[in-house]
Amino acid sequence: MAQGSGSSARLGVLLGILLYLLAAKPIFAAEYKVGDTAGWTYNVENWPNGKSFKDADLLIFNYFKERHNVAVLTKEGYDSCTAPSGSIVYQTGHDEIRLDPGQSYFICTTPGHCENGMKIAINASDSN
Ligand code: CU1
Repeated sequence: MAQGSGSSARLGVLLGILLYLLAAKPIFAAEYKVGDTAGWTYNVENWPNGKSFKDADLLIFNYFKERHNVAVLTKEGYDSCTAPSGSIVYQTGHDEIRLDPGQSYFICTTPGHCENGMKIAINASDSN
């Protein structure tokens, strides 16, 4: 008896999780490998051209973590290739970053890399 009610409670929890997953918008989001097969590297600056990014789309940055990183910053930081102190910097070599609506800017902060095109600006539309 106790076992029976326990498993129906577990079923309820599983059903709740399933409904949550179905309702969550990332299910409908696209995934992009930044730089395609080359990954996050030099001259990736034009990679976003012609793509239609949306709110909650996932950017996947693959790179050599010994050489590169991914800093999230403002347009000013993007244009000047300078990450202000306190910037969020990813450095695992495989970073998944979900887009917010509007403009997002990413650079590699290793000296000279951003200047060599290791930077992207993304405009994500509001999908709602
Ligand atoms: Cu780099």
